[in-house]
Amino acid sequence: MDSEPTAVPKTTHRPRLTNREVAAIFEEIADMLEVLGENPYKIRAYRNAARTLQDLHASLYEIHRAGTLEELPGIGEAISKKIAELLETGHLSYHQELAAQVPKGVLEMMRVPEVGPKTARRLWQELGITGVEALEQAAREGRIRRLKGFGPKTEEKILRGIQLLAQQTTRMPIGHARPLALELVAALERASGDALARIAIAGSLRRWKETIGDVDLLAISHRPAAVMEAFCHLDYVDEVLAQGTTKSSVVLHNGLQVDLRVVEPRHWGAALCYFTGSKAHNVALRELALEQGWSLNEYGLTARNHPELPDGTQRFFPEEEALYAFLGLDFIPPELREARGEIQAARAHRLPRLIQETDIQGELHGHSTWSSDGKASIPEMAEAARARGHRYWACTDHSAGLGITGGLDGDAVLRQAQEIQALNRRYREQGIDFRILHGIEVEILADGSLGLPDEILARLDVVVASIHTAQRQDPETITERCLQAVRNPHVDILGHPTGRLVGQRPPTAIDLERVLKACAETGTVVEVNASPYRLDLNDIHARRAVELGCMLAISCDAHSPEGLDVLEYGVATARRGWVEPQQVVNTRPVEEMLALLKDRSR
Ligand code: DGT
Ligand code: CA
Ligand code: CA
Ligand code: ZN
Repeated sequence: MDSEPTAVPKTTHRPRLTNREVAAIFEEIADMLEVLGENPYKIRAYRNAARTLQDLHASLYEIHRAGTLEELPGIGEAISKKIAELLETGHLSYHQELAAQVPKGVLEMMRVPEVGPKTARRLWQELGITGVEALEQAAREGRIRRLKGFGPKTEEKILRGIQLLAQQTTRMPIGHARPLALELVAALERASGDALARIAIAGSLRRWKETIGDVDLLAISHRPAAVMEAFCHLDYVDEVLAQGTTKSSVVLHNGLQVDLRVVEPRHWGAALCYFTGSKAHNVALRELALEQGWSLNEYGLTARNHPELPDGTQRFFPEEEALYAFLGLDFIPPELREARGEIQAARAHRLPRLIQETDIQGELHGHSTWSSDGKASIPEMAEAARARGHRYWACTDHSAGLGITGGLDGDAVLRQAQEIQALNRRYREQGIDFRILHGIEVEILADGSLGLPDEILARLDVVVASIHTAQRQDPETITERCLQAVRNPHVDILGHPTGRLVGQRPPTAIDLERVLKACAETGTVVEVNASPYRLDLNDIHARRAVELGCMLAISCDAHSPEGLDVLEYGVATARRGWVEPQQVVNTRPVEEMLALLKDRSR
């Protein structure tokens, strides 16, 4: 069953563009228009188009052939003509016109996190800098501070940005990879019919790692060639890297690589364990097996220096559970398989009883149309939460102090209270066990004061305090700023504590250890923001927070009903942090949960 995968030559009559390449061209058009100081609406149209194209699951060539380009969101007549030109001729004259005006190096500079289009334009036109290398040199030599409004600090930030750029990888956030992988598996099941006996997601995706390098699928089939043929011809597939009977690899239209392996039923347990990883977990597991006289691989165990059995004796495991049990271990959930002490714990029967999605009883951070970034009304959000089986939903719109989103001032909070009271009265009258909690997501201002006065905060059920502005303060300032908020007796929850965006924005300079200790001391709950683009706290921090004695809240921070679907990512992150249900306040019924918040004494 060990046939080598054969490389499939790429078909290249005319260079075929991938969706990602087309998207990149439109993104580049937007960048160039921005450097040239063009109309913002036009720029946004190209950016939106690029995003749509980047996320498509079907090939653009097929969509074009079907004549349905214009049905795609954000693609009007003008842009669909440009896509057609690109697909048919391999180039786009509009793109070439712009490229003649803006040097390529100027666009490269914009990939540095600290350099936006306006800065890039000034660096280029006022200092003649047209590339990242030249930019680095100019920053080191102190030449950038000559520009009006720029100083030594800007130079430091640019140098740090260039470092970050060098570290950036092509890993995909799980929020992107997971829905696509699930769709792909469903499509493969349809396409292979009864040739496919069993299929599972393995690798980092099964472990719910926050970013995914590639997707690993494992299957059982009595007709593997048919499954591989179906796999390589799925609509999602842009390029076949290898097609064999035991292993195939493809690249999807959005650039994600997917590996599929077919194994025999008796090897399933060991194979699923092996391909779930992590590599570090596998290494530790193999060492444990060796101590017991077995060598472990993806097929099973083979006796080696076993006290009683001749070398070469084999053991196979149709399920993972049997393999772990054979090695004297409790079953280790995939989220824990990172070689962070799980094997010792499983051996001592001391694995945590991990939190599950069904433990969650309500939501403590959510938005409505009362603040301008919310997409649904309070009753719509409440009903969506209820439909998901929740017993409470906290409406925590943004406070004032957050210029862009037009947050709530004191008066608005009082008016909002009336709407919520009326809605809750209706639930009571109808005998429905559901409660809307009245809260706020209050901005922690740059000086550590809050976006609303204490008298207002004291009236609310739930106060989430978080930072959306002045995120680049130095470590001392931003840590003090958070500590001041945490010490406020009305602040119940510290929202997305580090401010990072997965793969996009590094955490603030906050001294998290100090802030978590203060949360434990003051009884401030710490949020695990479930949005797959935040996951903040992350797995490691969540584990540390619980170790320090903090309580957690797992929160969707939903801005729309669909926003409530991200809960699974937050729960998975908590599971990766070894978190048990009793450490999470929103696993409790509403009264019990409220009693755990800070200012219940009033
Ligand atoms: P990724 O794809 O970078 O997000 O992370 P993984 O964990 O999915 O890694 P991947 O796709 O390279 O391999 C899938 C699993 O296969 C990995 O978690 C463990 C196993 N594996 C792959 N290569 C090795 C290896 O050289 N040694 C061991 N022990 N296991 C390996
Ligand atoms: Ca992988
Ligand atoms: Ca892989
Ligand atoms: Zn929020």
